[in-house]
Amino acid sequence: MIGMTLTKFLLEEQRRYPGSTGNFTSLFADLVMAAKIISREVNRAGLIDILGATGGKNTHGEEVQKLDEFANKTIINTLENGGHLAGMASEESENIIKIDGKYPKGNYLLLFDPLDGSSNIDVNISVGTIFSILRCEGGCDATDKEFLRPGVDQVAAGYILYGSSTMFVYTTGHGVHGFTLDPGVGEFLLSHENIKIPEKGKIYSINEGNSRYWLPGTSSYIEKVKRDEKGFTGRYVGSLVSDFHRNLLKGGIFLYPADAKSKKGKLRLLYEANPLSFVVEQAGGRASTGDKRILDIVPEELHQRTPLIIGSRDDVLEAEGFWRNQKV
Ligand code: P6P
Repeated sequence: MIGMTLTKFLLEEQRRYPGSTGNFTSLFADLVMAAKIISREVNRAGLIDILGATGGKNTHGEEVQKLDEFANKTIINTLENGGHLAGMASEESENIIKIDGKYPKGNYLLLFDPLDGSSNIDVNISVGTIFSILRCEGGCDATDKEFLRPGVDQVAAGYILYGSSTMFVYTTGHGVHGFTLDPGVGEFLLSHENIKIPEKGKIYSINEGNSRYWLPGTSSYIEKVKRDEKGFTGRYVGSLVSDFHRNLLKGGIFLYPADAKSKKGKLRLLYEANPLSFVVEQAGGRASTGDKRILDIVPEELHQRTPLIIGSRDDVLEAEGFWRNQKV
């Protein structure tokens, strides 16, 4: 028995909505294909000349790793001609990516970070693709405005984690489901149905190297966590998808807060914080800036950064209490 494949699971989910056209399912199938192609390259990166930087810089002046470019191009090339998208936005592209006039336009917008954590590629640490999908009625003329919508408008979101195994985790607003790639079969098989994050965890993830920049609320919360008789464990991979995924399954809290160095936080709202916040809320967790629910933020620019405190509901609530009561 091959087990429940992601494609079959999506078709079954689609059947629950008689009026559905199947476009969304087909869009997802294209995304799954892109994930398989990227997974193959990530897992053999050491064997072919794809390691190392291109020497190029992305829109944020960060050195671009070749695998970043490969993942970005793979997603764009695999999805642009499917007829389901009106436009795309990528961390690797300054401006929105219009659908070439030779292809039919669809009713969805895809926003993505093609390979988050790419600085870890050359040292064989897990990396991930993060994606967010918005509806765009009538094949809208994808303009910035169409992309600058709050996270509550997402119709789907998730990530692919290229780790010890490749996992595809997503939500469409009906729970969170995880699939593990069987390379031998070339299929993502259902391995984690209806994921729920523990209400409280024992893991905290933060870059302690930034502690000199922390605002009082962060310092006092981390101090409290370190003294907690539950005995918290510190875990920080430095790859957002890895840190998030571990906490999702085991419980815990990830913090990349605003601080004296990153006044607006470091992580990107539209294609990092929003998709992971949709996933975590669907799994029973919580995600905020410390002051505000991530999914309620109305974006002002495509690559906008945001503080991100995300994970087990009770842990995030507690961290918010320290943040709100801090004397700055
Ligand atoms: P720092 C990777 O570059 C990334 O965007 C996320 O994957 C990760 O969580 C974060 O930055 C790590 O940032 O400043 O702790 O190295």
